[in-house]
Amino acid sequence: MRTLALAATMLAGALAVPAQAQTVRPDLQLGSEVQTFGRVSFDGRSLMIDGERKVIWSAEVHAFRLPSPDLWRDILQKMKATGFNTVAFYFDWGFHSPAPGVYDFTGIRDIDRLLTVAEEEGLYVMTRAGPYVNAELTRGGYPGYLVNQRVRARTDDPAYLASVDEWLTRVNAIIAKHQINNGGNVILHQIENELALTTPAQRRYMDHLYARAKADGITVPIFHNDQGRNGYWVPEGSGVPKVVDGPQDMYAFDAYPGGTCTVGGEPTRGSAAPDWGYYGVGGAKGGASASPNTPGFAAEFGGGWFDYWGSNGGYECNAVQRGRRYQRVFYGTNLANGIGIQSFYMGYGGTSWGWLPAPVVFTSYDYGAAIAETREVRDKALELKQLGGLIAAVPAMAGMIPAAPVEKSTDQVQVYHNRSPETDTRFMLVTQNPSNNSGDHSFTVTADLPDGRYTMPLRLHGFDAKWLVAGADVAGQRLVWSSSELQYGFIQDDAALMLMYGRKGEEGRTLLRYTSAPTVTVLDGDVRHSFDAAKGDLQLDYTHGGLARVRIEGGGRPAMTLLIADEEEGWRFWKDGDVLVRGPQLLRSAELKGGRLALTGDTATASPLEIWAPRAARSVTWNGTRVRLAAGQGGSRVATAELAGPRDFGLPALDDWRVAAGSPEIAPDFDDSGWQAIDRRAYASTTARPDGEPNMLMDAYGFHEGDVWYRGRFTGTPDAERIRLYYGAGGSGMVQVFLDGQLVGQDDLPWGLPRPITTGTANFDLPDAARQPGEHVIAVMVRNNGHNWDLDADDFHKEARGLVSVSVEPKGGRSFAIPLSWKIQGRQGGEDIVDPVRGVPNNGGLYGERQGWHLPGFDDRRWQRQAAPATDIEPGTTWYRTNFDLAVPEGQDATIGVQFGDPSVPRSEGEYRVLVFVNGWHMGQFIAHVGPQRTFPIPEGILNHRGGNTLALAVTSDGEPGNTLEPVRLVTMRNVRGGLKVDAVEAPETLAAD
Ligand code: IPT
Repeated sequence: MRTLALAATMLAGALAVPAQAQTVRPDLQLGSEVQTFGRVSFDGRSLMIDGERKVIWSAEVHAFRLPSPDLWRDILQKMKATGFNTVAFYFDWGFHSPAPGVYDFTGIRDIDRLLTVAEEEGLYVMTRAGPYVNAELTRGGYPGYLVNQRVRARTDDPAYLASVDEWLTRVNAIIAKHQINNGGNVILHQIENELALTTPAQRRYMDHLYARAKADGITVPIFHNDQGRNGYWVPEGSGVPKVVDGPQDMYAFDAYPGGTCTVGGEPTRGSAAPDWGYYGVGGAKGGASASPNTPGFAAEFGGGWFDYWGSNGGYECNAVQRGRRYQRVFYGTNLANGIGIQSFYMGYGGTSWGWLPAPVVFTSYDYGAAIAETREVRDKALELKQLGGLIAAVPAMAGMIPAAPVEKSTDQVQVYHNRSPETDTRFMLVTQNPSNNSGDHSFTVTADLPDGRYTMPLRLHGFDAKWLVAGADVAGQRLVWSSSELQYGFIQDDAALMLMYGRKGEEGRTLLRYTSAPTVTVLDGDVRHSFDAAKGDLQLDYTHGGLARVRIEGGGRPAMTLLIADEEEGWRFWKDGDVLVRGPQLLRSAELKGGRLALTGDTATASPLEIWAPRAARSVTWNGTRVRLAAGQGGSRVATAELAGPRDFGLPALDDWRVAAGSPEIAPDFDDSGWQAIDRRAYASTTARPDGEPNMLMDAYGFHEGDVWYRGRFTGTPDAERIRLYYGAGGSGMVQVFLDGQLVGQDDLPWGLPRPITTGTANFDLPDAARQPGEHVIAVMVRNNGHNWDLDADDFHKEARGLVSVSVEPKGGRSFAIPLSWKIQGRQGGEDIVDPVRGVPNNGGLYGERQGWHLPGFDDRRWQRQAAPATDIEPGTTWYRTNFDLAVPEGQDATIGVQFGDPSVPRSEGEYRVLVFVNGWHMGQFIAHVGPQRTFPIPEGILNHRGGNTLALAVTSDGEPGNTLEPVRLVTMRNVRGGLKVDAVEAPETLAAD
């Protein structure tokens, strides 16, 4: 490490340069004291671990959205392989806590295990423990019982803080154990999320959360995630006017700039990449950070976007919109601006199974992320692999500051030119001007680089960016500059291995420095070379296409194998440690033990295998099987036969169903003696209700998730002409109303953007029966599709769910209501859940759920048998069950989905809804007429890939012709050879009936 004094001198040098093309803020302050938190420290320029500057290259994963713990490792291995060095985890308080004081951190909730796996896979971790997280979760992650708390959430109210402390002491204890300062990998810790209210009460709340974390043993830096770059909760003493101080150690913000997907599914490039740092101007939003004493830190930066009920299916578009090129342009601009800590939201989105989703989203939380919901590694992840590879190969990328502006032959492009004060290594980010432009520009850039003044011919074609390094010491070589980008550079045995790449068909030039002329052998491809003895520069010229190989020896440096690929050829390379592999779809690990190199990974088709491995690797296995090798070019070894791809396998047809009616609550003589009576208990909702009404809300009776039933009795009278209901049901929720066993009507909440309608009113005329003498029963089912989030800290999560008010009354302006006595029933046990293994999100209060009809061990032999779903259906809910066997070949990893109807259209003509239970797990909700999701991937572990499975469907319809279950089938969404061993997630097979 250089001394601080030296760094300061270099900084002064950098600032003396007059600004030209890229304007650097004149008031930029780059120096700041190092603040140390055990092994983690930082100054205004970067984070450091053990004193070494690091770019933190991270993405978000939610383990609670993948309820099969063995697959956590699959995701984390894929992240590591695609170049990430860090993973960020939100934790969902409500997922762990069904009732006050009741917490579960086992099984699919085993955070300790998750953090251990991240450590084992070599990823640093950022923990984001709430208490509030948002995350498109019901209640933004708050537990159901918090909806009943009659004090404002996200303030310093003692009742709220008492609840918060219950959660935090428990989750912090687990996190604390896994901090890097205690031998683990957690390097940063977030308290609260996007708290935009900055009142004194909020400040006291923040102080409490900070003190709580400290008291619970958190020793790594603590941050908050600002909703945009507003300067909220900047560590005290920043000296920046207009920011809001907080107790936090670091400032971080989130942002999702740069266009959207249109309704038609086309990506837009609405805005250029923002300069939120060194090259930005103005106020708290300018500067290296809104917080100059802490490094630029984007705790979330768009890695996709969520999709909503009723869309046309936006995830593939989101993957493109925030995919290839976007990542280079936007993430590169961040890096150039000093945002050296970036976490992309999401890295893997997963599944909002059961009742996890907030009203804004449906089951799939694919997010268009780098790793798809099916666990497929998308192309965009392969681009991230290249960017992450560069960051790892050039440690001097961390803590760079603006360098002298360059000269360029066109204004059509812009060049961010940064340098490391420690090594003078350069990073040049070349983008269109503005960066969201396209166009094909060939131009030159002239710059004073560490090895001299050079004019570099470059090309930028379309919306794209180049991440170029110059004056870099990489693997014992000196990279003077290159118009190609560096993917990998490392030492193997005593020689260098370097992989560079460029756009197919584009010219490339690389200059390397030597003390004397080296011997250059072009092993493959067309590479011209010349040596400038005066400077010592070896110049290589080539056109990117396929793979060129050059061996360079002598010249006063260790030998090097230089591989020059086109961009997509680069995607085929993987690196683990000092092993380079080319060919398979994924390399998970490369482990050298006793002369044997064990490689593990996946193949999607039969694939060639070429490896560059240390000499000590005398033999090689791929997924445990010995690979025969022959010598390749330039020291590589090539498998003499291709690695096998996956075998196809069949899926059973679902043609043996058992069917039962599932809404017995509608019958007048249904026994509801065990139900709770509606009373006048305290009302905590933000939803206003008519004066004098009892409290009908489902949450008040301990029912927070899914469906809830009400039964009301009244005495028939000629005045019972109509029923009016006010209800809350979340996104695309609904209500069904029955009188004496007959459907009176169904009301669906309208769906769509931007904010889903989450409450509704419904008026129905009552049939003649209501006016006959004697007792009548109104039965109402409300489907609660999630509680709102509390994004704006206004207690929006306390909006009413279930019935708010209901009146049976005469028409024609006479306003009096006929007295009814109401009862309510919901999930079995209420907050005292009966299936703690599957837990909070799994069940609501359908009769069938209360009877365990969703569970694999339920005996359905007395149910009616049917080959296929019937074309007619009764109003209410009808259950379908079937069993099927799977036989995915051993050693293969597949993703199998349950699909409804015609996958070529986002919506059905028939109107009905299905809760999908696989082996007792509620893995999704299909709403036929809303869409867009028709295919529900089921993770292995929930699905038994080699044996028996049970599928149970709760189909809810108004019984009109055509509003009935369409064909249901299993589909293979992904199939590779490889994968990990995945054990079944153990869970109860049956429940005791209530
Ligand atoms: C922001 C939240 O912090 C995060 O939890 C999640 O909701 C995400 O973005 C969107 O998917 S919310 C903000 C962009 C309004």
